[in-house]
Amino acid sequence: MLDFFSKTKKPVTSNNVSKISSNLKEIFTHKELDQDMIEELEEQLIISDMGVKVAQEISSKLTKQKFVKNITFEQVKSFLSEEIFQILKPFQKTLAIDNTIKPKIIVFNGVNGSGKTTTIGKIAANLSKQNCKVLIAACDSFRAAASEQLEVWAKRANCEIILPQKENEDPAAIAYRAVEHAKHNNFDILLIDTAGRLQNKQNLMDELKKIGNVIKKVEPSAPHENILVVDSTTGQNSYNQLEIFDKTIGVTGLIVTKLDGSAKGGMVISLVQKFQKPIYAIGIGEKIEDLQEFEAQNFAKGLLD
Ligand SMILES: Nc1nc2c(ncn2[C@@H]2O[C@H](COP(=O)(O)OP(=O)(O)O)[C@@H](O)[C@H]2O)c(=O)[nH]1
Ligand SMILES: [Mg+2]
Repeated sequence: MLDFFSKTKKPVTSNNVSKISSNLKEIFTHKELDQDMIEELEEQLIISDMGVKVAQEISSKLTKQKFVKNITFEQVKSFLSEEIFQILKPFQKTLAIDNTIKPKIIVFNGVNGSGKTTTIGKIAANLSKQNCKVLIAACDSFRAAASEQLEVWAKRANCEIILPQKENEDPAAIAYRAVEHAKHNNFDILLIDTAGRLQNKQNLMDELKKIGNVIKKVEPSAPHENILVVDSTTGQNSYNQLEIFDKTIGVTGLIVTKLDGSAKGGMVISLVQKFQKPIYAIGIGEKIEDLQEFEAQNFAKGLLD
């Protein structure tokens, strides 16, 4: 099977996921898990963007645990880590190239700056290295710089790219050309980049819908994935984004970017809980190797380490 993401796994640790743990340590002053402390812990979980519902569930489970008196900080941590892992486990899903579908057509959606172009570049580079025949399509013709940025990635990944033929070319027309080209030239995969900002939200949604319809005209089984790229630093706003994109195009899975830096990784938990969408990958930097498959266990541990 081909790997969409980097195999050189950087540990997802507190530096690049969250600060839950250090905050917990601060409140863990007495050696007994009393009600005050559980309430404080619940607050910390809410602050981490985990969402009120999840935070309450975890803290009520913790209350029922009836921990022995001399509980250690490590025990609380591993309890939390296991709870978070159980929540996230069902949403760990692998993005794969299935031999029965060729070319596999994936559309990348998301607001401006969420990391679509970078993510496509990273995936193209990883797949190309494995002798996969990759085509990318620059359907963000709204800004000239957008297709130039994608072109740089295509060169880096050593793969072909379909560019706008003129300024502001209809993105659906570019997508159409790309799908035809991929089909007739035996490509394994087509990665479609889209715009994140137009004059208004409705314009953007209409455009994305049109791209989807046009792709279907050439290949009725496509798009095989409609991925939403979400910037983890946008916090609560990511709910609105997911809701709107899902309504318009039917989001099949998420890639959560910018989990390096000071991001609050807790939003991942509330996001999947609310929308029940799988997470394919997480972005933890700007380089090719900074896109990793989402591993629930690793992620849960990282939140608390
Ligand atoms: N630190 C960090 N930066 C990222 C990540 N993913 C993308 N970026 C940066 O975020 C900015 C916007 O990314 P871009 O791919 O252009 O977003 P797009 O508008 O959705 O295509 C760029 O400067 C990227 O280098 C990530 O996982 N971590
Ligand atoms: Mg872009």
